[in-house]
Amino acid sequence: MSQWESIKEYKEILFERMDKVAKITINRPEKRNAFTPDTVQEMIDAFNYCRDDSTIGVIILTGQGYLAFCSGGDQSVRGNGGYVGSDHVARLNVLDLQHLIRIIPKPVIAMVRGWSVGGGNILQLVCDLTIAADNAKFMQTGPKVGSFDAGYGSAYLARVIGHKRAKEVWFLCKPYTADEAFQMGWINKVVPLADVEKETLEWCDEILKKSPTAIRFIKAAMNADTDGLAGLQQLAGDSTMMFYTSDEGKEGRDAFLEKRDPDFDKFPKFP
Ligand code: S0N
Repeated sequence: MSQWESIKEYKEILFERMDKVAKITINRPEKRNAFTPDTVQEMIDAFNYCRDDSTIGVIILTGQGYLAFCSGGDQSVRGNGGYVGSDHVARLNVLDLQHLIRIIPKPVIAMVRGWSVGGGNILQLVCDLTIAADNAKFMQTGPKVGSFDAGYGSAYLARVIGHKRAKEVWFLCKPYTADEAFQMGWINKVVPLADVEKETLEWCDEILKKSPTAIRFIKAAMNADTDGLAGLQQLAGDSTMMFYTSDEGKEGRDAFLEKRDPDFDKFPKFP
């Protein structure tokens, strides 16, 4: 049986792979996997690695241990204007990570055990799919702790679970069980805690049997609908990538390099 193998060593995350599946684990269980700017920067680095490695097909995002997926921004390093990392600069770089998870052209699956809270719960939300253990609990705390996410955390949440529900989540700051989150369409599946990784890997295997290009375009199209011009840019970029691989696209490049007029006449004008 295959085992997880470390891809790269970091301070605040684990980054492993098993065949074509990569796993990024927030490794701060003593803080319920709260993230600092350094944690986020490490995750951005790992996601970019996954994006560039053509042998990785699916990425799992999770938290270390069974008590928490992620409890959001580490309140002990929250300064004025953002969270302060080892470079002493206050920033909200988790927004860059949210965007990266949206545009990375491979499915990202959140594997949630225990608490999924605040900015951590928004990371879960922006993942393409979520498999939760039956001990998972989902909560936004912003209005209680003096913060809010008015981007994906609010507007996109409203698209996923509906406006009334999303307002309830943010106005009341109550925890929701995995079953309640499932009923709302917030997550994809609930399984016993002991089975959550097995189930997640089964979903990965199913996805890996499918056309990566088809999946890439489906992800980009669904995101284009919600992400406006930035989403359209991603979808358009994917189309350009495919066009570059075509004889018609190559003819334009070759003609330029060969200092001749391109001959596009030979290419069919499909209906
Ligand atoms: C997660 C909770 C519910 C777990 O409760 P439990 O199991 O009873 O454990 P605790 O004893 O409470 O916690 C264990 C230890 O972990 C520490 N800890 C937990 N969460 C955090 C955290 N987020 N930051 C720092 N430390 C944390 C505890 O302090 C405890 O340590 P010890 O033992 O030393 O006391 C519960 O812990 C809880 O409610 N946690 C806080 C959840 C929270 O409010 N998170 C922050 C929400 N806000 C964000 O995430 C901001 C997101 C963001 O960056 C952002 C993004 C875009 C736009 C805006 C923002 C923005 O700034 O809002």
